[in-house]
Amino acid sequence: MSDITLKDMARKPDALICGGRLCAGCDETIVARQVLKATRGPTIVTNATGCFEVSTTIFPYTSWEVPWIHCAFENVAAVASGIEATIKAMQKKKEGHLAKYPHVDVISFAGDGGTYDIGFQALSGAIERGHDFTYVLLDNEAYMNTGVQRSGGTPFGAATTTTPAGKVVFGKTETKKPIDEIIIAHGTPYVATINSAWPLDVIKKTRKAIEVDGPTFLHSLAPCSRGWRFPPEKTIEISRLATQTCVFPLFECTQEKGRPVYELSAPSLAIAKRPESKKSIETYLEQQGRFRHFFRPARNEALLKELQESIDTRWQILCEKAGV
Ligand SMILES: Cc1ncc(C[n+]2csc(CCOP(=O)(O)OP(=O)(O)O)c2C)c(N)n1
Ligand code: SF4
Ligand SMILES: [Mg+2]
Repeated sequence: MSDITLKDMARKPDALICGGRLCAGCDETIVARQVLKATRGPTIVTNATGCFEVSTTIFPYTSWEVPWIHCAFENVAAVASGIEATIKAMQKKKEGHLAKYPHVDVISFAGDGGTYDIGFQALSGAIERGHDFTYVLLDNEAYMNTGVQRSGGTPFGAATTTTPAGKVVFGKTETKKPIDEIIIAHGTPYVATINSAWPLDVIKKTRKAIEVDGPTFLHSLAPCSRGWRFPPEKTIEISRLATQTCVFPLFECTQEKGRPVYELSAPSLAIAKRPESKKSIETYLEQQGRFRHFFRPARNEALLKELQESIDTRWQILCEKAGV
């Protein structure tokens, strides 16, 4: 990391200011403000359709203090690629006002619907082409802006409007798509998970990501009081529990740019924050209405066991990969 300290970055003015109309306690703006503290100077943001986009730019207002562009669901990474390529061309030709800056940071924000599902093709292509940008996944684990439909990022067992828990099914019957592993498998030089409950960790990892010359991916869990059904003041508590229970482990993975695909099984993976004592998933689940059927009308031991086992297995694999 360059000479700038974490404290300096944390003190920087917000690039995303007040006036947005997200629900009270929404994590999306909390983590986005932390991410934006880590930028180096001129910054351009591309933003896919979703809660974050519609709520921060209700015409004729905007909460953005940096250049920002709303993209379609499908193409947030493609738009970022075009911007990055244009800046590079300007710098090469020494033309245009952006040519004078050593860096222009390009950051994309997209939800889980826009990342796991609809925008995946553009993201995969942009990473494969090696564009120098940072992609931030705001993962609230469903299509929230259109009424809580399930996505590839919705966890096993969660109730959504398209996977309602009832007599026929118990919520989502499929598991969450392993997006981090998929992005790592692209040979992405830097991939990390971030959690707004640890703001300095978010800023530090974002700065690392931005300073990498190539595509980088930050996966943020973004608790949503509306869709997860918890009181808005509990956002950070629930976010923290997600990591303490290993439901959402914090790790970072670095690999050399351009490393041949056959070597990818050995990226350098580090567990960024190991829970002092791993809590049981119940402490996380029981606070959220979307998992209420795990406990009522009666405790569903089979469901709890299946979920705990899958969390334990993933955590174990992660620890092995990180050599812990
Ligand atoms: C191609 C396309 N399909 C559907 C929609 C409708 N739509 C707008 S926002 C949204 C949900 C976004 O979900 P996600 O990406 O997870 O972001 P969130 O709102 O949850 O933050 C949907 C389905 C759209 N705008 N474009
Ligand atoms: S529905 Fe969820 S993600 Fe959307 S603004 Fe409200 S809390 Fe945030
Ligand atoms: Mg979502």
